[in-house]
Amino acid sequence: MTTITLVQGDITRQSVDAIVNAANSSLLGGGGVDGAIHRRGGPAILEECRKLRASRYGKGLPTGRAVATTAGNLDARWVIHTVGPVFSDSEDRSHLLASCYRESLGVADELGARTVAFPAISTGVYRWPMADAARIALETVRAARTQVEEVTFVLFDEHAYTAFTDRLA
Ligand code: AR6
Repeated sequence: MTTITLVQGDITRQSVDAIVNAANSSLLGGGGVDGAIHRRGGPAILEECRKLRASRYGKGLPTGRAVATTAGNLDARWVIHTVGPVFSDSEDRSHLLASCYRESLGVADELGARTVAFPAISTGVYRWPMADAARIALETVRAARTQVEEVTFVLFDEHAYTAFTDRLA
């Protein structure tokens, strides 16, 4: 059984085995939570991302997939980078958002991570409506077959925290 915990705050302040990053395909950093993780985690994360691009993801990490690097100076052992889908009104991309959570937990299992922190993937720059993102995130983690013992959703603001709390209740 995986325990699900909701907290409001900054994911870069979490002490867990693995912190999940809402990255983009380039793996070279960006704004939002991606920028915050690279800033606080330091250059070792970007260095490994560049190596991953050179070795395995020359065309970029596909949407819905996940890959791990060191966590640099963060209080975690790994950062798991996943690429959420950009929200679309005309196409249902829910399976790709669900895939981010499932694949990240799969990578966590391969690493032996037992505690994992997730942000609300795709709900910032990628514009996914928060209530729907909360539904997909919680349903997917609940249904996942994983050895991860605790998943903490770290919600940045009140709006996100409330959406996840309402959905969990
Ligand atoms: N801790 C926890 N959550 C955060 C933090 C933080 N420090 N900072 C922001 N959030 P976003 P996306 C929340 O835009 O929508 C990047 O440029 C934020 O409030 O970070 O998946 C990447 O490089 C929102 O609820 O990720 C990609 O290009 C959630 O994290 C693109 O943005 C996700 O917002 C990915 O877009």
